[in-house]
Formats: sequence, C-alpha cells, structure tokens
Amino acid sequence: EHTIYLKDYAPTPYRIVTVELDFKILEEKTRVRAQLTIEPRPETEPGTPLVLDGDGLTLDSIAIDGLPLVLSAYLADENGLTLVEPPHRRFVLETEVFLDPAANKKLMGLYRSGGTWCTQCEPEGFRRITYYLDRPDILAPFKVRITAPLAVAPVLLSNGNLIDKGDAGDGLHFALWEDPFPKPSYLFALVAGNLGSITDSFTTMSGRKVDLAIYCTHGKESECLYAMDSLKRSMAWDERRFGREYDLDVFNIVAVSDFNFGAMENKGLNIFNDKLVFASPETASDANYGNIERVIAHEYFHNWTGDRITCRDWFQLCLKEGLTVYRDQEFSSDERSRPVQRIHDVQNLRTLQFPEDGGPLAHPPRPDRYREINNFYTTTVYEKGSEIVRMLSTLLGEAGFRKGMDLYFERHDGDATTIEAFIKVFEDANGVDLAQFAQWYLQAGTPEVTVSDEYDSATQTYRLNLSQKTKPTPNQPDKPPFVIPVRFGLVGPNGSPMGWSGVSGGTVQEDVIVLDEESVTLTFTGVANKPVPSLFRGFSAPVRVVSNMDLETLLFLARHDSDPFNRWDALQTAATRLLSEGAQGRAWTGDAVDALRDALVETVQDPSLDDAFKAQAISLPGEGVIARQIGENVDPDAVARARRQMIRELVAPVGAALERRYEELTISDPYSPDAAQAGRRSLRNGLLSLLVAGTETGGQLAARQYETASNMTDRYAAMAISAHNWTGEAPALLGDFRTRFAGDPLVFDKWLTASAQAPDDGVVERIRATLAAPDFPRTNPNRLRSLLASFVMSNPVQFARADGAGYAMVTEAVAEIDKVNPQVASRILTGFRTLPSLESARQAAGRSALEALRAQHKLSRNSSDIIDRILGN
Ligand code: BAL
Ligand code: ZN
Repeated sequence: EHTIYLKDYAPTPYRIVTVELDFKILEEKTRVRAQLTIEPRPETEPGTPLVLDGDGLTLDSIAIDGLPLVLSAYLADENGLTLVEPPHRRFVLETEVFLDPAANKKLMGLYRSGGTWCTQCEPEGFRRITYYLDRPDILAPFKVRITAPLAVAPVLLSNGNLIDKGDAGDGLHFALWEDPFPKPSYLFALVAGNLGSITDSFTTMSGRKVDLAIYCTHGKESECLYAMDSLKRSMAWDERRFGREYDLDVFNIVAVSDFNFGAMENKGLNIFNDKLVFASPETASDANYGNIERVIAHEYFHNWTGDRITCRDWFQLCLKEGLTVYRDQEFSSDERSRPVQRIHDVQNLRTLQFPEDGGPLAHPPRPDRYREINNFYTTTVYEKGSEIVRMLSTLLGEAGFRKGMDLYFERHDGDATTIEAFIKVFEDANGVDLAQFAQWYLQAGTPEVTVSDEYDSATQTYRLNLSQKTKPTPNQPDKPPFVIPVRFGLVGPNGSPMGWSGVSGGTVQEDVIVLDEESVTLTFTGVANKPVPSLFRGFSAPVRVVSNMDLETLLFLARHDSDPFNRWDALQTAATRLLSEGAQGRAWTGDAVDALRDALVETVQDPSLDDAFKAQAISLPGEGVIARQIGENVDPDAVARARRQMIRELVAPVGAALERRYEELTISDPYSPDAAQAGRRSLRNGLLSLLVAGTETGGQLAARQYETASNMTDRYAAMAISAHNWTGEAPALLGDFRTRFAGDPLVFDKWLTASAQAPDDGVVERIRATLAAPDFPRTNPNRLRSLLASFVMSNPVQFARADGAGYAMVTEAVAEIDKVNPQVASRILTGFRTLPSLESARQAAGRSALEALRAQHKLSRNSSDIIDRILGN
C-alpha cells in the first residue's frame, strides 16, 4: 500500500528559484506554459534525476534554457515528469500543457464553477495545473500572466499585486500579477470570469492603504457586505491582538459555488465557498452570519499563520490550521461573548472531535503517516489543534504566550517549518521545557481524567486526586501521560469562592493545576469548609472528566460557579448522565428531573446572564454526546427515546411559563445579525425547541412562527425543529420551504439538511428520491454534503437503522459520488466511524455495507483509506 511516513521526510535535491506561469484561457481548453528557474542544492550529486509531480497532465512541449529536449532526456506519465539528467547548474525548464477545466469535477486544480475559472491547490491540486515540486517546502515568487476572452472573463485575478494589464488582440485581454512573497504551490490561485464586486479599503497600522474587493456572481454584491465588514474587523484585530499587519497592496476574495473546502487562504486571493460569503436576513441565519465572520477571519489570519510561515510537509498541517483556528476563535470571542463562544466551540468539539478521537479514525494532531492527505483535514487537526494552542496560552499565561508568538513570527517569517519549531519558540521565549507538553501533538485519543476528593474538617485539609488515562488508538497502544492544565477554583457552601493557605503534592500555578503524571493528589490546607471543586474552568483541556459528583452538587455548581463555562457544563454533565442512564434502561427519578428543571428555569430567569448563554444552557446534549457517554453497545433508538422523554418530563409542569417567555422574546426591531439580537433569537428558538418536543401544542407554535417569520433564522428554526420532531405540520412546512425558496441553491441546502436530519421512517426514501431527481446538482459539494453528510452525522436513528436501509442508501450514493469527487465521497464515509460503538446488529449491518462497497467498486484512494481504517485494516 501507498503509505507516506513522516520519518521519510527529506528535502528535494533541486529547488525552484522563480516561477513564471502563462495561462491562455479559451472556452474549449486552457494552455499553461510554465517557466521554472531551477537549481540543484549544494549537496546534490551531478546526474541526480529531477522528479516533478504531475496529475493527469499531458505534456505538449518541453525545453531547457530555450532548447527543446530530446525524448531520452525525460519521462512523462500520469504521475509526473522526470528529467533524467538535468544540468548541474541553475537552468530554466519550460513546459507546456493543455487542460480541460470544464471536465474537472474533482474540483482540485483549475476548474470551472458556473462560468468562472477558478483554482483549488491545497494540498495537491497544483500538480493538476503544471509539472512542479508540489510540496509545501518549495517556496518561490510567482509571476502569472492570464490571457482570456474579454467578453467571458473581464475579471482576471491571481496572487499578489497587479503589475500590468491590457488588450491582447482577437477579443482577448491579459493581466499580469506578481507575488513578491515566496510561497508554496498550494497557495497559488487564479480566477477568470464575469463577476460583480464590491470594493473598500483598509489602512494598516503603519498607514498603508490596502484595496479590498469581494467578487461574486452579478446581482449578489449586496450579500457580500457582511463579509467585507468582517474582513476589515479581522485586519484590525490581527494588528491589535498579535501586531500583524497586512503586506500586499490588494486583498481579493472571490465567492464560487463549487468548492470542496469552506474557503482557501491563497496569498492575496482568498477563494471562498459562496455559502461562507453571501448573507441577507431573508436567506441566511444568524449561524450563517457567525460562520461568515469566523471563516473570513480564519482565512485572513492565515496570511501570517500559513502563508508567511507555512508548513514544511503535510504532517505539519496542524501548525497552520490548529493555530489559525485558535486565532479565529479568539477573534470571535473578542467580537462577541467570550463564554458563549467557548461553549459553542466546546459543543462542536464534543460533537465532532471526541467521536473521531474515540473511534477508528483517531489520529494524532500531527500524524506520522497517511495514505491520502486529503483525509487529514479533520476536526482533530483543526479543533483539537486549536485546543493545544489554547493550553499553551493557559500554561504560559497571556504575556508568555504572546512572547512566544512574537518570536515565532520573528524567527520563522518566510519559513516552511514544523511543530517542533513552533514548540521551541515558546520554550525559548519563556525559558521552559515543553517536551512532555508536545505529546499532545503526537498522541491520539481523548484523555479521561478521574476526580476524587475528601475533606477533613478536623484539620481543615482538602485532598483532591486527579488521575489520567487515555485509551489505545490505532497504532498507539500505550500512552505516556499528557500535560493537562486544570484551571480550577474551590467553591464554598454558600456559593462563593474559597481560599486556602497552602497546597502541596503537585504543581499549582495560580489557578491552574498542572496534571503531568498519571495521578496527582493535591493537599490544600487552611480550607475552612468542605469545598466543591470547580475543575477545567473554561474547558482548560480537551479531556473527558469522570467524577462521582452527585446531581445535587453538579446543580449547585450550575447555580454558583463564578466561571460561566462551568455553570453551563455542570448542567450538561447532569443532563448527560441522566440521559445516558435512561437510554440504558436505568430510569431517572422524578426528583432528579425536578432538580434539573429547577436549575434550568433559574438559569433562564437569571437577569445577570445573557440570552445567548441561556439558550446554550437549555439546549440538552445531543444524541451523539449521549452516545459517547454510553460508549459501547449503543442503541440510537433508545437514546432518542430517552431524550424525548426527558424533555417531556422537564417541560410538562412549566410549559405555559416557557411559552410566555417565548412570546416575550419576540423581536419587533428590524433584523440585525448582532450578538444581542442573535442571542435573543437563539433563546427564543431554544424555548420553541423544548415546547415542540415537550408539549402537544408546540407543533402549531412552530408552524405559526414559520408562517410569520421575517427572517431566515426564525423561519429555518421553525422548520428544522418541526422536522426534527416530525410534527404533524413538518411535511407541509418542508414542502412550503422548498417551493418558497426554489432557485436559491444555498437555501435549498437548508431544506436538504432539515429534510435529511428528520428521524421519520420515510427519510431514507426521501433522500433517495431527492438524489435521483434529474435536476439534482450531483456534482456540487454543498448540495451533496447538505443531504448526505447531514444524514450520516446527525441522524443516528435512521442512518444506523437496524435493517441496514440507511447504510445501504449511503453506500450506494457514495459509489456514484466517488467517481466524480472522491473528497466529498470520503467525507461522507467518515460518518461510519461510530460503528464500533453501536450495538452488534447495527454494527454488523454497517460493516457489511462498507465491505460490499469496497468489494463491488474500484474506489478512490480517499474512500478506500477511510473504509479500511474504519474496518480496521
Ligand atoms: N487551508 C484549507 C482551508 C482552511 O483551513 O482555511
Ligand atoms: Zn485554515
């Protein structure tokens, strides 16, 4: 098998010094002429072959220093181009290839989306454009000339600054772009099309004016305004928070409809999936606005953490992604509410990353091997990667962390570097040893931290024991202990913080316990009363906590903890525990539900909390989180039943009060996506969700909200909640939504998602019928993901049906998708990662569906890699 190992990393024998590309784009085909200045490295032996990557290219002509090569001097096949004995000096290699972008449905390399020519090169798309050393440690300045028909493609863009443009005869025109910053090929971009735009400018902290533009389909310009506003706020934030200034004269963003990623950070020319650019109150939800802001920021922040400093090899992907996610999370926290953002990010981590880390696809944030790099753009690399950076900041303190970041930018600007180098800057800037901490990058799995404590009133001594254990993951049977920062406080009997006079037995830095051994017992002296420990404040480490804290104590924390995250988390922990027991046939008591209800109601009524926080507090853990808590032999029907039953019991005695609150929260002001209004809507819709699941009349309430909604947030929530609870009104609402927004593809995605997540027995047939409709856009990643990834990730009841019908529908669809776009296909297949946690019949049905898919089709490397790993080979 084709496995690539980190230990085999070696620099190339040749390097590329400069790149000149000349694209002639015509309707029927595109010609790419590349002039690469290449030289051997000092240590390279004369006669060493030069092997350039190429994927599906056909070589039309080749020359060195202007002289055509004889046939015996090179070898070109579908995997690349080898120069058998290149000159042992600096030389210019000139190649010419022809591409058919319209036929490129993998959406890697140069392709057409709508009428627009655009590119996606990360990680290995550039080799589908020209022969190259297509790896991130080859950095060169690029000059790009684009010639295209003026009528079809008046807009011609590439990286860097525009240095020339003009008429090229025969109805053609040209543009010449130069990017002075040496960059790897994965950051190359080109766009040619007939596009509208909005423009603005930003003056940097040193007073340079940068021209900003967002390009889109004509008619969509006004829907780009929120993205532009987000961009300017991102630029200002990076200056304020990290001292990072933008470096080119222009920053361009282009929105396209067909895109495998959410967006791409190409130097000076970000290309976006249009769903992360377009927003209007009628068509985008508050969640969409939040995502646009976050991803615009994320891609912009990559300019320093990704572009100026890039990765040496793809094993280091987390170097740029984990760090940049940390930066975008911090941006959102500063722009909105920090606790609300933190809860949001942790919910996301628990819903998506924990299952990955606890299943067959588990891998370290810095993997040491891969078969297909596209399968490593994962929530572990991104979101767990961000948690690692956050832990660094917790351990070093804000100032120490900033010192490390400053040194990183100073020492590594212009480098293609590694996780080790990243760790080293924090060591050097702070005079600390982070060797053990670095294990977070190298080991997979979510550590479990078990907590126990005892209090001795006679001596006023409090003992707290913390021990860690991490289950085996693929290729990693045993794991040395992690360095786990536990931000904590002791809470006294009246709910206020408690102090202590001394602590021994472990490392405590201010309010952080550093758990770096398998087990630590801390002894606190001078503790006046029996305290309640509040641990992992702000979710200070990505771990699962096992504690036997009783329900009453958890709910005490939910009321009194000074840390808002832990107030939320105490409620979640209490609910998750009851729900997972209920789903395993151990019914909760009426008293337990009463206590949980009281805590929830108190939270909703607390005037000191904001609406967005309350919305998160009343949102019960999802089915996936409950399943994770159960761990094995999971029956998704029982989980869903327990959840429904719990909501009914919680809501029954307070339904009328909740409904009054719901009515009070109605907003009469015009729509604004700001945090305060969005928070109010989310609380109102959270209440609606409880009322629909918990009362007889909730379905009608949702239908009324749907009819009268003045914005997409409320209309979509009403439909999705109805669909999720499959109310009597749900089919009619889905039907109306579909016709009401026919013709808007991004809103159609919302319908696809809500429809695919509904747990009714008809959903499998509904998805089949949707897919089979002749006009279903089956090559568009957003449509496919909205329908199928939503189903496999968020409809456990129907996806994991005991009769195997859910699995069969998905594998049949994936067999077709895989022929067109392997990246989309393999992403859908990752939904099977929960198989090992399911009860045996469902597990067996899922396995045989995957085995049949593998046996009956010649699958892409992307898809077979995922299947092999899930099946354990
Ligand atoms: N680099 C791929 C898209 C992103 O993470 O920004
Ligand atoms: Zn990124």
